[in-house]
Amino acid sequence: MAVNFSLEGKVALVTGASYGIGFAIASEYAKAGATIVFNDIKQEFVDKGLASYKAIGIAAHGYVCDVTDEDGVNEMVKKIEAEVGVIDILVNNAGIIKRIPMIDMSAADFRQVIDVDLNAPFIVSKAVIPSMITKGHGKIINICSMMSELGRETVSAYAAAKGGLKMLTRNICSEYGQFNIQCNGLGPGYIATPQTAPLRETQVDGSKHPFDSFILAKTPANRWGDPEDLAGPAVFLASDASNFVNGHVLYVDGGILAYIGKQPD
Ligand code: NAP
Ligand code: GCO
Repeated sequence: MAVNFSLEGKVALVTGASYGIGFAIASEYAKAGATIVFNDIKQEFVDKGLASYKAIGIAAHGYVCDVTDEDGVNEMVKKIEAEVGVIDILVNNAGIIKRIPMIDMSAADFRQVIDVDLNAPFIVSKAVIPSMITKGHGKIINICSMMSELGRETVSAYAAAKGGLKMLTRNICSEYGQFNIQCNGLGPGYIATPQTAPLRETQVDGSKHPFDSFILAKTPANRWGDPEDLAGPAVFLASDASNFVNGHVLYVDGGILAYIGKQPD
């Protein structure tokens, strides 16, 4: 029996997928046969996203929605179900980061990161699971992080959120696996997107950003990841090929989590 990686006939919602990792995942889902739905906070970003998908031959469906707004999410999911179809695949991709030393971080900033990176995956998953149960199957993929496993200076809120997202993934697996819903995490390493641009920018003297060199020394692959590096693993987790994979976080990190770091020469 050929393993089924096809997404033909499936409706996939990828949150925050106007660009970056979400866009790369949604684009690959379209190539695998899925109908693509995405959201962004503002119509102008949704329009830009629609144009980007169209430019690569994908007729995506875009919705304006702030994933932290539960009423707005519920309204968006109802509109998607009416206009596109029941959501078979949800990728909780939308996310933010604030890089601030913890003792300098306001509680408001901390809460905002938790709201987008952890509360929102709860809100959106809660909105789509009932129809997945009715339909008899579903796939939920939460975009975790190296910070689901590791800490580092200035990212306390983000690490707390992504660590929580790993456990939310395991809990959705535990509660809804009986309904043929698989919930897994996808854990990117350091990927070249707008979110990490500040960590890679060339210094005034033309030298590499110190963090750029740091990450290369911590990555056996000796390179930053591209969003496209995540596409294949994301298709696997969205397809029938992973129907007995549940509560797992698949790290796509070039080996960072396995590696203590480049030893001194
Ligand atoms: P990005 O380039 O900053 O894109 C984030 C996307 O999320 C944007 O489209 C953004 O929309 C959207 N978004 C943010 N807040 C939102 C909200 N409240 N409602 C709806 N959409 C919202 O980030 P990325 O690098 O592609 O990362 C995508 C995901 O991967 C995030 O969860 C991130 O934590 C995770 N991740 C990234 C890396 C990495 O190295 N890049 C590694 C591990 C995990 P706007 O444009 O409107 O802000
Ligand atoms: C940072 C980076 C990381 C990446 C990613 C690593 O400031 O350390 O933004 O958090 O975004 O989460 O997996």
